[in-house]
Amino acid sequence: METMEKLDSKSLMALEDKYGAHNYHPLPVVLAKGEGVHVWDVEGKKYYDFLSAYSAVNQGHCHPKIVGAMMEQAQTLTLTSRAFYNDALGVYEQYASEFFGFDKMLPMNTGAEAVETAIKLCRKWAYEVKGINENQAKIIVCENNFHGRTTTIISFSNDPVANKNFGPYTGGFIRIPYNDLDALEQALKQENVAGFLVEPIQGEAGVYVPSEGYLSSAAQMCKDNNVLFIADEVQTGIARTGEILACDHENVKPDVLILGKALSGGVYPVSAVLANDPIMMVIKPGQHGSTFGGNPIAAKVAIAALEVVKEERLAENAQKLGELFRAKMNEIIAKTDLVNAVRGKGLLNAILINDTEDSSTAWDICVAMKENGLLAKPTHGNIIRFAPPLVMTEEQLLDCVGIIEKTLLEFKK
Ligand code: IF1
Repeated sequence: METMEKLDSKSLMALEDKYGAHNYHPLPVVLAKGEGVHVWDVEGKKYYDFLSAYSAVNQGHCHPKIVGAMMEQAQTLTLTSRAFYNDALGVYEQYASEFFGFDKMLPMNTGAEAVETAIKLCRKWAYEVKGINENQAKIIVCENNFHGRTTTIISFSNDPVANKNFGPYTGGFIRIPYNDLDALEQALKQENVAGFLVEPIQGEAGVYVPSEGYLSSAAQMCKDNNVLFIADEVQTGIARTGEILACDHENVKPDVLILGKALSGGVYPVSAVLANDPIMMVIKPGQHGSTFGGNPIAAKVAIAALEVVKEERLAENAQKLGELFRAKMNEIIAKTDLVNAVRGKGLLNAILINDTEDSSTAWDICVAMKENGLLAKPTHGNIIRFAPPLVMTEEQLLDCVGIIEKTLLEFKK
């Protein structure tokens, strides 16, 4: 086999094609280095990263403080399992619980694991605290949700690409339209409802921002019905939408908070579920866990990643640059019929391409933007998500707007 340093992009893509499962269709670019808002491909071409690994790299690629924390711990103690205590976990649990304002946190690794943890926690609370009959608990979810890829999570997805031929499916879920309080009110009248699991902004569905007041009204309706309001902030959390949490825009305090992705700044898989004692304490020793959950590296990395959010005022920057980005995109939209609208909050935005969902236009625009030095990728068919690292400067953002404008105005279908 050729040694690594001689392989070019084409060879590396061929290796993935030959030896890797085909569970993704990446944009044809092979990245070799990341720093801040930039990434470089194997041939040394520089790009702005406008996807941030789906909002995992909010703090910028290879943030020195976070990487430093990882390197120091990696040379000290990497993994103890939870069979024993370690000197990092308790400190992290306290820091994270106080950072987000909850009694406790349960540390996991991926976002999907944290969502699964929240589902188990909600069900157990329903049986042991609310008093629902065992195995009868129901959790309300929304149409076009995306909460991960496990069998239970895809069981309540309505995306056939995500769940076809992965059955039999897990029961116990009620699906309602997103951003529809009447539908939620009706669903809450059903028996045995334990929780409402919702993304404060639907990311994968195409950055659907719900109506002002939706989250606060939904949370109140859940409270009135003794149903847990479970916020999946894996993608919207950690300053992405211009507040620490997207729920903060409406001063909503979820009963259960789910975090992932940028909880580690994209340096290491770290996720978490946070809740207060009346809910969290239903899980007793031995009833849930994971080998790597809460390992010392994850603990130190997550503390550093959260410190960066505060020290570098990433939420404020996301809020300011998000407003500028949408204003500039609206100016561009006025000059071309290729784009219908821009929407989002903070630096979680998307543009709607004026073509059918099954057209290749959004993809082709992303390939053209790549040629012009900016990386982004379509979500569903005709929607392109724009989510740069939150450390971006105004000058860099305007440079990116220039690349997007040039690409759109020059684009020929
Ligand atoms: C892929 C999507 C984004 C998430 C929310 C839980 C998870 C995710 C709100 C699970 C993960 C990732 C998964 C990744 C692509 C990306 C994604 F396109 F899939 F839907 F961001 F929108 N809750 N989202 O967005 O977290 O287990 O992945 O750590 O699966 O292709 P995970």
